Parts: sequence; structure tokens; C-alpha cells
Amino acid sequence: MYYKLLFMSTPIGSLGSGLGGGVELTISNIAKEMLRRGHEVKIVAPQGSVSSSLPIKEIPGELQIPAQNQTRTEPIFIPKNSVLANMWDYARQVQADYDLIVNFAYDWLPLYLTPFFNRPIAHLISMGSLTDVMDHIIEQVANNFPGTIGVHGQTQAATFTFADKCRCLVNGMDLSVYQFCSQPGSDLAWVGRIAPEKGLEDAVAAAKITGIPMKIFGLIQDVPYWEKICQEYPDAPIEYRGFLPTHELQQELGQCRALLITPRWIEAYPNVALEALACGVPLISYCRGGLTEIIQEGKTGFLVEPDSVQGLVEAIKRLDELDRQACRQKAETEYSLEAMGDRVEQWFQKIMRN
Ligand code: HBI
Repeated sequence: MYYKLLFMSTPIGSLGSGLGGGVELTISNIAKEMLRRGHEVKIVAPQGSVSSSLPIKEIPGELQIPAQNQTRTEPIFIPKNSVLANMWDYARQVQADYDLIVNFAYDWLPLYLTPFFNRPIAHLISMGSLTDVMDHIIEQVANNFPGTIGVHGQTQAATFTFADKCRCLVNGMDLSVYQFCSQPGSDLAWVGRIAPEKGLEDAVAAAKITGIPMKIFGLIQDVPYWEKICQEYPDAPIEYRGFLPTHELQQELGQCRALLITPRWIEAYPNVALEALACGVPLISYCRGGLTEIIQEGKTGFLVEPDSVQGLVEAIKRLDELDRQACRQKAETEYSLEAMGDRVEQWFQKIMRN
């Protein structure tokens, strides 16, 4: 049975800009896998979205503000000529051509509009609980459209009072894109959007204390935040390598001894952790969110007391205890695109059977 799938992207940035963070990779991976299985896919995304091989419908309009920059009690803001509103008006117009609409945005509007559509909508919620208004609307859809709320991990689901109504999809990637590296150099790595919720300053502090050089990869989303780190740690052994496409990122990341992950918030299921494992790179991370489900303590990484730079330093000293082969093995058994494709396809089938 083949489906016609309409994928609705994040409204906070065009696909490829890096503003959408991990959800950009998630959308392209799932789209690639659904196409490989013979389904039809169209991705609706903000103007300027690019993809080498995926069918994209670009929509103009003002970007939505990132939810993680909002306070818990803040209302929803919809700008004039909102790209989010324009994307969903397009979906309303073409819905008859599709069997299922899949929403990848962490936004109020798609959830509120669900009962207004005459096609089923699957919502892949990409972050944990952040604001009351989002919690409320997600719960409403979880109650009125059972089984349509997908999340990545258990710890992410547990941030919602309706965790039992969330379907865990984990995540997955195209392992053929990532080369396993058994003989790395001596550098550490940090990968991600450079923004306060990612806690980069702690990793820089740990690099300074240990004296081990650290390569930094990712979009500088918050420039003042980045400049503040550079001013506070002028002699830290860090090198900014830029925001690289996956192929180049995995080439450089694979050469590193470990990936430091320093989230200030509950990261649902960081794609960068899966990418590192696929290259054989072990993980040192704060014991928070999805990382607690990804890391096999003492084997594929270490979980450190949250926000403890000293904890990072201690873990870095024990790096030789970790097993790079086990990292790649974990990626192959748990995070292959085939495994993720099965989980996603079964989710879609269940929703369309209702
Ligand atoms: N904020 N409003 C909003 N909408 C999104 O889709 C969104 C976001 N913040 C972050 C984000 N998506 C992604 O970076 C994460 O889901 C991975």
C-alpha cells in the first residue's frame, strides 16, 4: 500500500538554514526513507528551503519565533503574513490530493487546525514541554485524535502530563552517509546550534581546563552569545569549523575522540548524538533528556551531573575506557533509517486506519 504524504516543516527557518536544528535532518531522513519505500512525499517549507533530492513546495512569509525562546506562560505570537499560517492555508487547499498530513512544527496553529481538516494529521512533536499554551493544545489533540501525537523519546514524553498518549518513534539516520573511524585524532568535538540552551560555554571551559583542543561545528544562531564565550575564554583551545553539510561534518566529527553534549534543557533526542555514534565517536553528556536513553554508561559514553564542568573534565580523563566499535554497533542496531522507517510507517498506517 503506497501513500501520498504531505510533510509540513518547521516555520522557524528554511530547510537547510540550520535554524530548524535537528528537525531539519529528521524531516529529510524520514522523507528520503518514505520515498525509498515507494510512497509519494511533498515537503511544505518556508521560502529559501533547499534540498538536493526532495520535492519541496516553498511558501513565503514571516518566520515564527523559536518556542524555546518563550517563557512558560507567554501567549502564541503570529506575525503579519505568517509563513506558518500561509503553509497551512496551502495544506488546506491541497489536502484532497494526500492521504496523510505530517506536521513537524512545534507550533500551536497546526494542532489547533487539526479538526478543521478532512485529512488525518500526524504530529511529530520534536521537543519536550516548553509552554503552557503548547502543552494544552497538544493534550487536546492527543485526547481528541488518539495515536496522532508522536515523540522521539521516553524522557521527552515524560515532560508532558499526557506521556501515556504519546507514541515513541526514537529517531534514525542514513548510516551509509557516516563513515566509522576507529583511529581518531586527539580533538574533542561540540556540534549544534550555537545558542544559550545548548550550554556551549561549559564545553569550552572543559576544553580549557583539560587543555585538549575542541572543534566546534554548527550554525552561530545567537551571535552575542558566541562572542561572549570567545571573550570569556580567549585562550581556550577551540576552533570554530562552521556549519557544515552532513557529508563534511561526519568526515571531521569522525576524527574526534569524543562529542561533548551540554544541554541546558531537556533535549528530546539529539540527532548529533546519533550522528557521532554512527562515526564511532563516544558521547560525554549531561545526564538530561534523550541522552539518558541513548548513552550506554561506560561503553558508548558517560552521563555527567547536569551543568557540572568538573564532571565533564572527569569524564574526559576516562575517554580511553569507551569503545568506538560499540558506538557504531549501537547506531546500526537502533538508529538505522530502515528501523526508523518501520516505526514511522507503522505509526502512519495506524492513524490512517482509524
Ligand atoms: N520553535 N516555534 C517553533 N517551531 C518549531 O518547529 C521549532 C521551534 N524551536 C526549535 C525547533 N522547532 C527545532 O529546532 C527542534 O524541534 C529540533
